Amino acid sequence: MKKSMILSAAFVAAAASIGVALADDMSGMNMSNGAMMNHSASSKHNALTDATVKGVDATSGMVTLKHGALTNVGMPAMTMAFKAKDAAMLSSVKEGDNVKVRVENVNGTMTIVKMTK
Ligand SMILES: [Cu+2]
Repeated sequence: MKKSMILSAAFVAAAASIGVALADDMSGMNMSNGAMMNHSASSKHNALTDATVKGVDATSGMVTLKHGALTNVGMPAMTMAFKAKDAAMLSSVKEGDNVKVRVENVNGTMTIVKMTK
């Protein structure tokens, strides 16, 4: 009984010190992010890029876009097909539409995660 209480007390102490270490890391991370995150950087995080719809393939769930530079995925302006995150995106646009898109690399696939007209 006494031994197990000592062990559990040791465990709690160890867990507490790990918790403190993690909290220190987190606050350090937040501080450095906060220092770097000026207004333009934070708006860039969700920045939309102008694009023109060149084709919609509902069967494959792909939208071909002539897009401007996608800085968040390191892609220059070009025309290419993207996977649409939602099927609803496919029915909301047609060839020739001018749209604004947010493309992200989702598990290695360039995916349109947001598209507005
Ligand atoms: Cu591209």
